[in-house]
Amino acid sequence: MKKKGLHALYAEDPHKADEYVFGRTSQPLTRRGFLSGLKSLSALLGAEIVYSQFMPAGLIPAALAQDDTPFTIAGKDGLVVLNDRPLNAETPAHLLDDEVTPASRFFIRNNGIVPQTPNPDTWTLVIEGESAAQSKTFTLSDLKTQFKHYTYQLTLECGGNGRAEFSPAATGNQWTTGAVGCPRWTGVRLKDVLTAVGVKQDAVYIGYYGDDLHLSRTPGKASISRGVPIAKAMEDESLIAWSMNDAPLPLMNGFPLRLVFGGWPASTSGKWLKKIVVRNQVHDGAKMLGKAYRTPCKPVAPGTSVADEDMCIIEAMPVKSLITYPKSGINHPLAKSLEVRGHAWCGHSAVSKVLTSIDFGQTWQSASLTRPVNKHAWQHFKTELTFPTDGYYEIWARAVDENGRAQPMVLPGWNPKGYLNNACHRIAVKVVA
Ligand SMILES: Nc1nc2c(c(=O)[nH]1)N[C@H]1C(S)=C(S)[C@@H](COP(=O)(O)O)O[C@H]1N2
Ligand SMILES: [Mo]
Repeated sequence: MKKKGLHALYAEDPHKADEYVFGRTSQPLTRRGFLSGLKSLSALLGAEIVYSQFMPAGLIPAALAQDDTPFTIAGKDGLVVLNDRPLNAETPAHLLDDEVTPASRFFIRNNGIVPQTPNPDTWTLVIEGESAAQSKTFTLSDLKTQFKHYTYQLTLECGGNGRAEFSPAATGNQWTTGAVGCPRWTGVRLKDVLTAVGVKQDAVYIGYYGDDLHLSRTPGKASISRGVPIAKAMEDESLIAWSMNDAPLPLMNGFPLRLVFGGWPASTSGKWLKKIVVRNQVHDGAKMLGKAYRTPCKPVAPGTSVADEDMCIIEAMPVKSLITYPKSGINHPLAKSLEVRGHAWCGHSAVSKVLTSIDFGQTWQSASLTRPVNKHAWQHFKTELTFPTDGYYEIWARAVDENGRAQPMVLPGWNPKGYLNNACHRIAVKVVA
């Protein structure tokens, strides 16, 4: 069995669950019936699993599924590298505890080769396309001087965040939970710039082009060129941004200019932005077609091969939450209550409540939840938990959106590329007497 992330709920194949290899320990554990398995699990955990009667068979305890391999990237703090060509790195959950994600803890997802030394003084952005009234070029200073500036806190989450858990496995970066963040972005409204250029009646989509090279280094070949429908482009919160948390964008996150579409797959938020095309059809750039950033239009059984024409473009991201305090795996004294906190977000509306459970989802308790500071900003939850006895527990968090849609407790609909895993986040806590 391949190693799974902290977010992983189940062994690869729960029906062939006789032998497991648990996380970092790489210790094979033979299960001869659930009870002896439980004993071995408790031995590995060093504590008894208190609500074991509710624990689904085949569940890998979060304490054993986590992986906190250290690694450093310049300007980033504690990110875990998933791929170095191109560089992709995610943030461990406990490092995402800030209400506003610091630039140093914002994930990196590159499809191509990062531009080496972009020069902000000579940088230009072209707006054109069959549904633009004209073609117009802006320098960075044109954008800064001709349009009003706006700052919003906007959640960006990679469509593949949580991919590591899908079974059968999906190829691509094996994101666990850390391809998400919510910094403050400053720039101009995309709609103000588009309006200044002129948008024709027949416009349906915008597409972006960035300055990164395709991995093949073929001149002019985009590594990725995605976009959004015109209605999303025209939202107040859709930005052409030059700043993250009042500082220039980090190079890895698109310096000097990028799009930011909060709540939508972050693949729509083009980095190193050079060109926007206004289209009279759905944009057909790199990674808009085929299976990229698409899920089956109708649910399919795991492992099904789906024809390209039956795949639909992902739009808003589903409701989700992340426990950012405490760090998974801590010891906690029985006599004390434990503060648990984190964030919750949803791409199409706000989150209305967050529930937590310490008994594998048998009972849930409501957390306090803030309102978003603006549309598409994540919200913060907090709760105090007490434990009935010492032993091993898991804390699960479950967000519910304003339409009453909740995060699933197990993996949601399998899809060929492993997108949109919004299963409940869980952490391990050992309560000690
Ligand atoms: N030009 C360009 N824009 C891009 C990408 C890229 O590789 N090149 N990756 C996209 C994807 S898939 C994601 S998830 C986000 C990641 O943004 P970040 O690296 O700032 O976290 O950028 C998007 N914009
Ligand atoms: Mo992504």
